[in-house]
Amino acid sequence: MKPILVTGFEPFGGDRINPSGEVAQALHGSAIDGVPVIGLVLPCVFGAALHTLRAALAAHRPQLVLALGLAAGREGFTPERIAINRDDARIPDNAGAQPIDRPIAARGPAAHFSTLPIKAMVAALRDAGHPAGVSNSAGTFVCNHVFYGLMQTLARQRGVRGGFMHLCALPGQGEPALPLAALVEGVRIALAVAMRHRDADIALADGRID
Ligand code: PCA
Repeated sequence: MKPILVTGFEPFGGDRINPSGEVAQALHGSAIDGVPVIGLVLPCVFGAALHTLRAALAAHRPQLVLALGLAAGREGFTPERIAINRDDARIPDNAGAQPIDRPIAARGPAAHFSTLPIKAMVAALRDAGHPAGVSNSAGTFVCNHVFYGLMQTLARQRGVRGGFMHLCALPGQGEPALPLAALVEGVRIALAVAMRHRDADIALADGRID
């Protein structure tokens, strides 16, 4: 059976820990509705993160991909709607690179939408008591870079769906925060919903003006 691929990141920007990498590792070897999960930690490095992700896509041929990252300052779980074709780093990545206003794919489209049911994921997370909301920007750092590169690759692979979700901090890492167990449970919920909602997303008013 084709697996689910869940990625997270190594710590960056002086942090000791990255909840997204911890969640990916915690889910590695588990199953969602009987579908095996492969968890992978990506380097927080422009270019190298995408090479690692693409190698894993080729090696494991997943049916669904959810990439995760830390968004310090955000609450709970924020599935991303859209990835944009720009690298614009506020801080250097873990290899010291700080690209400014650079396209990710020279001939790629301006943006790619997530192909996961982000509204249904938000609704299920809220039903389970977790703070969640749709995000309309994954930023322009390594998370957006990986999200865009993932969707650029999946655009050429029929039937393989994918997207990105940011997670809040862990306790001790700033506020708002959730413990690792809650983050793991929330990602399991999001994945289960993504597996079940294969066609249309649900209509949930979660638009924003900010
Ligand atoms: N968050 C960063 C990169 C790695 C991570 O976990 C971001 O939001 O771009």
